[in-house]
Amino acid sequence: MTWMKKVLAGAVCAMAFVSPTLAEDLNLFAWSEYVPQTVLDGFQKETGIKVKYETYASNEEMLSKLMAGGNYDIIQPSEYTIEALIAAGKLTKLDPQKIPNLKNLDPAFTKMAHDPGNKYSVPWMSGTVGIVYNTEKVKEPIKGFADVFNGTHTGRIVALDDGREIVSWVLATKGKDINQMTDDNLALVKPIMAGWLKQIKIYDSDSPKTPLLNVDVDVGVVWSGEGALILQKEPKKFKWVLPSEGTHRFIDSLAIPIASKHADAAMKFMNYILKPEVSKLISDEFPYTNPNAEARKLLDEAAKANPASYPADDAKLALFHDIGKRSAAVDEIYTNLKSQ
Ligand code: SPD
Repeated sequence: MTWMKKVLAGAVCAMAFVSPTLAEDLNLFAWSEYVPQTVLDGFQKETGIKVKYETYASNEEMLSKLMAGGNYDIIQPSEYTIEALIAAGKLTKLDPQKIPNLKNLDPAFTKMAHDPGNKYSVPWMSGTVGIVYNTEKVKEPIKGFADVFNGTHTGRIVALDDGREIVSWVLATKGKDINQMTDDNLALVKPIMAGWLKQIKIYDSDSPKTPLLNVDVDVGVVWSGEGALILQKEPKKFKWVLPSEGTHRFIDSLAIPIASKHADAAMKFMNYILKPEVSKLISDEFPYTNPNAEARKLLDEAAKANPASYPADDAKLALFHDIGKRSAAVDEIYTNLKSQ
């Protein structure tokens, strides 16, 4: 064998030993505390495709990393960010033939305004932003955002580290549309928000349940799944409240960035998580509102009765919309006030 033949034979041999799945590894960029390892392992077992899971704690963080050229095959934006990404042509159009399990979705989640017909996104979980408080520490019932920030709980509050959310809470207390980030509305918000932020002890969008369960704080404004986990652990000690002023209902969904080179594998993953038994695993670990009608049938009664996971039909909820360039103004107000 000539040296050239040896080199070629070696290369062929090396290629044979490279796992065929390596080129198919999927880079998933998703919210923290949202994707069970059991789901990723199950997908790898079924398809041979390994999923690398990198986390973020806000839509804005995800967007800035994506726009900076991050190499992601699947992302998990909320409704208003899907709207923005579709408008900017940044998402891959889905092939419904490759995602037959879309049929399992509750029809209400297939005609949402941000992506009617799920052309670009597959709902993962839905949820709300609510208040949870320790009834052993807080004696006066809390009904809404205004009660949380009335000065009684200063230094005993955990809140989501999310400017868009907090601005919307202030707007809600003033009876304003939570999507209207006009100059007038932001001018109204600013001094109120300055007062509120001074009362917050901990900002945490990843695991706000932790300081509540550890009694480092008494009141939290948190994602509903976090509230649901607290109620599961300490149902007598904690109370979950949907703010009387109204609150944000989010729809977090999987989507494929236009630059992904593994769109087929990403659609396989979408189809996999839409299997009822897989979707149930997600609900079991992260009890948000499951948009999969077939999976919901598998949930036990206690899970479906958790008021944080499944709000009443008449709850005052609103989706966020893309606010375009106004998001920079929101971010600036929040960053400045937080650092004061
Ligand atoms: N730990 C998962 C949290 C998911 C929250 N998504 C909602 C974002 C709305 N701004």
